[in-house]
Amino acid sequence: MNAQIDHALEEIRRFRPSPEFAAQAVADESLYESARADRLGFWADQARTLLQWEKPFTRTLDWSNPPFAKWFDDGELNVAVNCLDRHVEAGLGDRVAFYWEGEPGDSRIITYAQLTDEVKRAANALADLGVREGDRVAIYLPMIPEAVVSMLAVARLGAIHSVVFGGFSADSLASRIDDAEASVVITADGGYRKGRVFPLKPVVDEALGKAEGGTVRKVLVVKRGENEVDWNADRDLWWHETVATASNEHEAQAFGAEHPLFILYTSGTTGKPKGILHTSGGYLTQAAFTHRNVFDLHPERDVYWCTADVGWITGHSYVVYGPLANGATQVIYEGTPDTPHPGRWWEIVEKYGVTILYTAPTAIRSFMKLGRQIPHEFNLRTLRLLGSVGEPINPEAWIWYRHVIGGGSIPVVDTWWQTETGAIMISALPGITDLKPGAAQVPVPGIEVAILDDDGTPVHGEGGGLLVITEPWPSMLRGIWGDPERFKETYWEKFGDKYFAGDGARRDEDGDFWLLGRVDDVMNVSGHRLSTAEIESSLVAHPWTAEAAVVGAADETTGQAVVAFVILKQSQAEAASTLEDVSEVLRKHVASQIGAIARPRQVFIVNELPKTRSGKIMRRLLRDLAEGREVGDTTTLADTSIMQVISAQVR
Ligand code: 6R9
Repeated sequence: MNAQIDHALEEIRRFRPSPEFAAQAVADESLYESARADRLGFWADQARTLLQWEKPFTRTLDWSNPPFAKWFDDGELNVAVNCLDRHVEAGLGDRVAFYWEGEPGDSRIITYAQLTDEVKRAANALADLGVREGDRVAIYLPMIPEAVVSMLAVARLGAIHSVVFGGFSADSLASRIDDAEASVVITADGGYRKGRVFPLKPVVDEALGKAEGGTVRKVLVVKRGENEVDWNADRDLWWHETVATASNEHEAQAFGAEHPLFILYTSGTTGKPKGILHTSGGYLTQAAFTHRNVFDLHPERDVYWCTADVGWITGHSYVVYGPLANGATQVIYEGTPDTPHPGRWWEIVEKYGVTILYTAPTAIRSFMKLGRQIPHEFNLRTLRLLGSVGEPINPEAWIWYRHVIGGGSIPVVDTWWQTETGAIMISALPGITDLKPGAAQVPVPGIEVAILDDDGTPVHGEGGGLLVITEPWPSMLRGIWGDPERFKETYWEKFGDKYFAGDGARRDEDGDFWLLGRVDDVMNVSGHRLSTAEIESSLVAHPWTAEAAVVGAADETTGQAVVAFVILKQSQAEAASTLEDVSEVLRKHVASQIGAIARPRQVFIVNELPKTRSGKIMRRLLRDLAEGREVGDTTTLADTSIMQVISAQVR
């Protein structure tokens, strides 16, 4: 990561928008001007232009009780109607909403009219199962159209969805179900990944055995993997017997703009994931606005593909809500990029004539490793805009993306945002901004950010500091589910009424922002957020472990990788090491407790951990070791010789 940042600091290339692109661009300078002149008026205009309100709002922002914001709060709308019915009513029912590609090669084409029908059926089916306004529904599905249908059906009823990524374990699913007190779970028998069916329903069964709340009454199951599943006749229902037979007539009710839309769990600095809460009107406004302007969306001719799974915020805002509110035509793909061959993504771009591609740096770097001959076998000339999200993109990857995938002259936008921000906050606008490889560049119109030092003093120039958002924004999180204190502590305690993002950043002489990675104990592995504390507590939950420390170490492909240092219990050490490969057992243990994405790259068994006199583990020194560097300053250690002992054990 440091080497990457060094490169970024020396990066001086600039790319002007081409006149042809600029001439047709959706965004124009006037967006910045009107947002600067009247920020709240600007957002009110966007909300009125981009969305359909059943009851128009008269109040734009209520910030009288920070950090609890209310946007457009006397207005009423139905989020699903905004994503579906109004497009059909406008005569766009035959427009393709999704080209869906299954991993084994099966595919489906779904128009806006068909999607609207299916969502109405699902809403009726869920209502029959007792789902009411404000109830929580957990969604644990592969990337199949039913995932999108489920989210929109829940939203249509004014209920709240909590999508749990299909790669999470039964434990992780159980704790999310308990925390949100979900009454219904929507899942599938299984889905396809790397050429095989991975089971989902069995994981739900296990999770419901573990969930302590006992809140789940019904489990709705999509048939996808055709794998064998156990059946609980009192609780389980097949989607094809329930939704497919439900009526496709459903009158949607309007809800207040601040009505909760979804909870999405993300890793923080402590062991327990936080349920980030988003609401309706403000969230949808900013998701739609950024999707249209950052991706230069021309809905009548573009084919847009965001490769994110709906289990992450990128899938919520840029597969479901932003694009559908804008009436976009999209591609979604169920499987992995290299199945059944390493050119699969490029084959999909060619097959559907994708024009806009939005993905993560980690994917770009893995394609770089494989070489340009693979994408070059396919016709990628339909592409006219590329986007990046999830972690800083190193200039080399940016240039490769633009040249090898984009053909050398199309815009690449690097978009900075978070689960908490709900939508893109910092990004170039294509056709307007001169692009700089490696920089997220400028706050989108209507967004105010700053860089502060630890004491809250603005930082100017090269040094860099902490990124804060200085004014409330429409798609901001409204809280942490069930824990208002944690919400205040995590984001608002440090700088008063300014939002502390947890990222380091610097500003260059042109005023452009460069993101420098997390400043807290959150790691970023393949664009996914993982908490050191959560993995440490999983490791110490293993009977062999006495103590554990986890760091995120720079990794060429995944950005960061999880590296763990573990002290075994004396009583267990000998027995454990004669029996099995201890490190391997612990790696598997973490994967089964949290999910495969959390599996450490390495687990080092050591006798000591470096601690300060007050007992704090100095992760910085462990990171030096994990990255193969000279170990830094050890003078604050209680025992300064300890790093030599640990280094010897790690080698
Ligand atoms: C959307 C998403 C958020 C964290 C964020 C930051 C990192 C995301 C980035 C980026 C540099 C970018 N991050 N985009 N860092 N440049 N363009 O990824 O949400 O999963 O909540 O992660 O990801 O560290 O704080 P989320």
